[in-house]
Amino acid sequence: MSFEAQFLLAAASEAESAVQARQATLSHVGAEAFSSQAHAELEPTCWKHTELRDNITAAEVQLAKRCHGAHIETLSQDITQVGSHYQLIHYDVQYLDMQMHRLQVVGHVEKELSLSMQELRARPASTQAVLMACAGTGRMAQKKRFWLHVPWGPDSFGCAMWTGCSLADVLKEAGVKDGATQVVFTGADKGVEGGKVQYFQRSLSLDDALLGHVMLVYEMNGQDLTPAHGAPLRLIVPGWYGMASVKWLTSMEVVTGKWWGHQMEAYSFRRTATDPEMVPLTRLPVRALMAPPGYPEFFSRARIVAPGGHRVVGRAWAGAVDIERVEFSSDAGKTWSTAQLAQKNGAFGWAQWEFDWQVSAEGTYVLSCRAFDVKGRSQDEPSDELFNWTGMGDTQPQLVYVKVDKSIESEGGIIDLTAEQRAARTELNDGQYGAALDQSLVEALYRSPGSQ
Ligand SMILES: Nc1nc2c(c(=O)[nH]1)N[C@H]1C(S)=C(S)[C@@H](COP(=O)(O)O)O[C@H]1N2
Ligand SMILES: [Mo]
Repeated sequence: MSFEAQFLLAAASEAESAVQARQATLSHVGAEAFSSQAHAELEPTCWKHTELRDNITAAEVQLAKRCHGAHIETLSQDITQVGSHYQLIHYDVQYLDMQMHRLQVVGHVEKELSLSMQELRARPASTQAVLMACAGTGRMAQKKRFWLHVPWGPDSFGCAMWTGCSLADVLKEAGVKDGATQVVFTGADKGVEGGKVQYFQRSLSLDDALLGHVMLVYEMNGQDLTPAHGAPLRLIVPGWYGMASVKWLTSMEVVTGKWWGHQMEAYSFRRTATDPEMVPLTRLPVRALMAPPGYPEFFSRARIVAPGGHRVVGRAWAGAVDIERVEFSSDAGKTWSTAQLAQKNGAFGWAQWEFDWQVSAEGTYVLSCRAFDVKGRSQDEPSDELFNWTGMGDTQPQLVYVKVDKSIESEGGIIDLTAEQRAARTELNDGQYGAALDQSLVEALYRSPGSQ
């Protein structure tokens, strides 16, 4: 069977697995199952969380710059450019020599392989649009914030065209022996995490690795991978959170028994630091985002639009599952209208949506959007109580703070956003310049950076 045919077949089974993944998440850390209040009772001395919005540490800022989000306006485009695609780098970017690099296929196989990049590039290849998102996406939208990690808004996303060969085909060539259970993927990057020295390592079950959709990738958007995106070779696990897509791939070891490394534990939904029932993050849930309309103010990121009609454009995804509908709100989610929805750009890609927003009265509006998939999955309802220990997998709807002001139409027009800027600091939101911003407006502006 061709790589492309395998890929589509795998997507159908991944759609079912995605439904199970969401159910497992909701039943462990969903709003009905667990709350930030329940966490406070279980771990009263936990020092890794805060409910403040203006105590971002210098370390968080530095992590956010190194591991930057996508530019939110790229949601108007079908493909995310290399420089606008989010990045997540646990340790250091690796500089590997494409001529010398080899992928080792070892362990419980008939024939160990050592493949050069030339050999990998000579194999049957496919190019696929794949939506990626980091597991920590939307973390900052959770009121009780985990501050020992990258402070993601909803902006850890990208949909690039990835080119590579089939992981399943390479494993079949090596000949997996009976009794094998998992494949362990190791990156060239080394660091310290959880108090332990390690290489970045993740495993997939043998079933997942052989399904046919997982790619050994060497090109992104038609160009060789850049070092920050894993050159010369990385895994892409379509439809999964990004951590599964190991960069700077040096070896794949087929193992027997249960392998569980640090990156498996780190990327799990937990109630507490040492939750014995933790649920691994795997397939993506459903999510919609919009490219904020109008024009931004440089510092507060408040958006300004003129009174009239605005075509709001965004994208929605659900891993392998198709999108059923997208809804748009201009009153912070009190009322919703259905948007126009196009087809996905690939089995694991995303779909464009559009909504004609008519607004005549000047004033402040909070725009929002949410998606539903054909398997009945939906996004989290906004809640101050949503909590999981490392703030993973949030899907609370994006909020976009918009001022409707006709002055935006004339260059040199005066628009005073001092109140919006001051509101970033709790103690300055005192009404000295204009009115003090209502708490719900402050939340829309500053709870989830990267939204606008
Ligand atoms: N070797 C290695 N692979 C890695 C990582 C890493 O730090 N080292 N980060 C992972 C995480 S958490 C994510 S979200 C994606 C990010 O891929 P990108 O930077 O190309 O967007 O890579 C994954 N693969
Ligand atoms: Mo990630």
